[in-house]
Amino acid sequence: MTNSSEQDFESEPVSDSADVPEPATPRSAATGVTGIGIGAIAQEIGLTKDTLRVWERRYGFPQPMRSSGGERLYPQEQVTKLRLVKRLLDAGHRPSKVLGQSIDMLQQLAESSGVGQDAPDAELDHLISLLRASAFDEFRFGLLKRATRDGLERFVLDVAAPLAARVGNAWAAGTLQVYHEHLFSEAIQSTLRTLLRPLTDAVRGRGGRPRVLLTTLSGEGHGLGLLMAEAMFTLSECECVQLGLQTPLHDIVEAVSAHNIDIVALSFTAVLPAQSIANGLAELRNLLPPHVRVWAGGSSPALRRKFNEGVDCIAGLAPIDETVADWRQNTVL
Ligand code: B12
Repeated sequence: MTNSSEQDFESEPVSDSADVPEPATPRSAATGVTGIGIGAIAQEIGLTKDTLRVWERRYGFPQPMRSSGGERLYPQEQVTKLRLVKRLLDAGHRPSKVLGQSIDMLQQLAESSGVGQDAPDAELDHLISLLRASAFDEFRFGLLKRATRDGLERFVLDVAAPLAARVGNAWAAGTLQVYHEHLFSEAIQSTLRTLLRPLTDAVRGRGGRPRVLLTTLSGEGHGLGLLMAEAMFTLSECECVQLGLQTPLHDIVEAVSAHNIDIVALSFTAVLPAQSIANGLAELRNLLPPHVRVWAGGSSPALRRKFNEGVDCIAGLAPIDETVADWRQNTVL
């Protein structure tokens, strides 16, 4: 992946966040103020609280109201605009270019730069319409049919991955709810596990190297990318140890030693702030023996940065096979 500074907004100087006098912010009457607090909004959007405060001072947006106790409260329309701003920044636009724009202008910018746009695919549209109609059995059947017809690799690359992006776009556009995302996750997980099980059994016992441990770091609650990566690693005849979501660093280190792991594979969406990702990766790298590699994947723009020696970012699922082949070629077993 390329090293870029697109996510500099995360590392802008933020020392002023707590101590500098607050700017003139719309203050509401002491009672009847509704809005979302800064901690909740930062977590939902994938920014730090400091970044929100710096934007407020530097760009005049967001402009939260204040509770009677002086806490920042963000009204719904500012939350909607912040979500759009974050997606544009994730796509490489700069804060100074987007924060001052109206929501209509931002929507036009998103459309013209393809942010949140789905590539045309009638079969995937049909699956989404089943999910939207809560036709869950039909949705699962549709997935299983595609998976058995096309095979695991094609299912992962052509259905599961683009469908996840579609579901995310539909959620952001307000046409699917969070419970649809949960239903979607359940169906994808059970389909992938059904297909993976016999393959995993066949690979296990053959001593397939590298041995790959898969997990996410604290705060990253998305696991579908990890499961898709597990499918691709297994197809490349690696033995996988799937730890699931949010494993504390010291437990990762213990599992690496207990299972004689060669590679720790981590997945990151854009929910975790870039700085948390950089800190987590650096800390994990320090805790692991030097011969164990860390491979990071997922849509987080933070992965465009350059990391320490021994941390590699993999741009998507398709390159897994080649990256594993390189590892085998360059590793003396
Ligand atoms: C399903 C889903 C959920 C489920 C997760 C269930 C589960 N067990 O995983 C639930 C409902 C719990 C959920 C919750 C939330 N979600 Co959500 N979710 C999704 C969705 C639809 C798919 C998630 C996913 O697993 N993606 C990961 C994979 C599939 O995609 P990827 O990161 O692009 O990675 C690709 C490759 O890089 C590669 N890859 C991934 N990992 C790895 C690892 C390695 C080693 C390799 C080689 C490759 C690789 O595989 C993928 C295939 O294309 C996405 C939409 C999307 N576009 O991803 C939103 C999305 C990630 N969620 C989002 C948000 C905002 C949230 C919530 C904050 C609010 C909410 N929607 O409820 C919470 C936060 C939870 C948390 N603390 O992390 C946003 C994040 C936006 C942002 N900028 O921060 C997204 C993008 C939706 C959107 N369009 O806005 N979510």
